Amino acid sequence: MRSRAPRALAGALTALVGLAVAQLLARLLSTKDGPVEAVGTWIIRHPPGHLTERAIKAVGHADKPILVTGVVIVVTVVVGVLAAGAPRVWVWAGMAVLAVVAALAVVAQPGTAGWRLVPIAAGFVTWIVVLPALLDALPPDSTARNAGFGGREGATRRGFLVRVGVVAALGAIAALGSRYAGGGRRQVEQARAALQLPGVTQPTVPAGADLGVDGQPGWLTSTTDFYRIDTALLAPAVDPATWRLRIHGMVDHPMELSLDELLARELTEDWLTLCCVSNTVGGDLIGNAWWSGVRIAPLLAEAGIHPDADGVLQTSSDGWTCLTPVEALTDDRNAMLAVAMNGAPLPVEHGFPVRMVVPGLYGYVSATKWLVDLEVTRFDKAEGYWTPLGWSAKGPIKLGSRVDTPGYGDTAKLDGEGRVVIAGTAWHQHTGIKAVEVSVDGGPWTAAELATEPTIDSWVQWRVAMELESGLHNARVRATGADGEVQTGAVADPAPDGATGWDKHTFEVA
Ligand SMILES: Nc1nc2c(c(=O)[nH]1)N[C@H]1C(S)=C(S)[C@@H](COP(=O)(O)O)O[C@H]1N2
Ligand SMILES: [Mo]
Repeated sequence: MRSRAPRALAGALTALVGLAVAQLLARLLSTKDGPVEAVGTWIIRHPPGHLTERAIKAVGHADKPILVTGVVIVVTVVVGVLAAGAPRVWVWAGMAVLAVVAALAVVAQPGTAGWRLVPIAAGFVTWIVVLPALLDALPPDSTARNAGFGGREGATRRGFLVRVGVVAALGAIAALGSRYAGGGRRQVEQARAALQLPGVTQPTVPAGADLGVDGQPGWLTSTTDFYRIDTALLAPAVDPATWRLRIHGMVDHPMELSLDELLARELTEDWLTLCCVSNTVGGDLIGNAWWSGVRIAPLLAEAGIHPDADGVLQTSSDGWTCLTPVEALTDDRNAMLAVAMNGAPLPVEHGFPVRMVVPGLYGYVSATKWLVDLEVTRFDKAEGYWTPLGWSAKGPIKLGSRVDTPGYGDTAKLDGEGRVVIAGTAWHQHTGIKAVEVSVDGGPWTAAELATEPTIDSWVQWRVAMELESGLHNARVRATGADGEVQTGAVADPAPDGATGWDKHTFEVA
């Protein structure tokens, strides 16, 4: 009996540390509940749980904390009891059952992505590593039924307690971390859900902009499909209530704006195709959304920008910076402090509550997310985050085009007349597209049909239908800008200022 107490302690501690690790990971990876809350929620939603629910109603509004505490206690007791005296295989089986229950509860939640099982796997691995490590620090136990599970000749009580202390400390750090990591983000998600953005309208794809070709991404990129690029390991959770934007530097009247003060200004809305400088030829680090926000030009005028300033250095709440030419922020284009994307407040990953978007410039020199500071300055005095790392100080988006369908190596789809449909996208933000041409199997350039280009700041879809014999073929595409520039076929890497070359797809005709 005497030897069972330390074993039970080892089991209980193991249970808690594994739970803490799983919860921490869940909060780092998502805004949704961790496995413990998922199991709690699952219990109330299922028939036997109705009893629990009634019990909870009697207790008051604290249902979640009570359920969470209940789940933690049950898991701790189960693992503690198993570790105290069950045969080794039962210990592993019991832990596996608990992990499977958690996985089922998580999967039962709406919109579950596979990686939401990662925290559970991590918690389970923690269990199977920590428990033997603790039991191994105990003297061999000939009375317990799981004798031989861990246990070492010459082990001392002190050695065991040291391990217990280390594991408990690590568990406490994980538990505190999971509270901290989750809390801020969840609060901000709630504030985001409650945020009213008067004047923000829903996107309606302009007539004729989307050719609706089978296999081609939509002209409007949905927020969930929109690429995400940033240096943040964890998207910063910025509280809209305390958010401030400073405008300072080479200005006569430095300003500081709250979100309400920003939203009190005139709103502008526009289609804008955002593109990453790292996008390779044919790549998908490009997307087209409906942005709503406040134009930057009037704000800079109000601040009294000095005539010799030529750049605005932006800083995000996590300290990322970029430098944008004043000209791009003050000419006729809709360079804006965006508050909404596709008719809804910016998702946290895309810069909530305020980010910049500037038509015609790559994201790394213009599209600061979680924006908190605008410093009016000069290119000979300041530089953005990526410039000393080998990227060009200025980054106008290059004329580009892409084949979307047939997909690389796919079997081509045919139209009603048996012709192969080749379709794609072309862009030259803030210049516009005049023509797109396609060359099949290295043959002559053939003009493609262009969809409506609602604004010169958005991409444009194109399509051609061709009669081709069965077998392997390839199609290359090149665009011509509204200014007459013909897209170069010279191949260049993304660094330092954007890739060039013609996208080429090889495909099969059946
Ligand atoms: N704060 C911050 N903003 C940032 C970045 C970043 O790393 N941190 N990356 C930029 C880059 S390189 C691009 S391409 C765009 C991408 O915006 P998205 O993630 O909303 O598509 O954000 C820009 N804004
Ligand atoms: Mo980028």
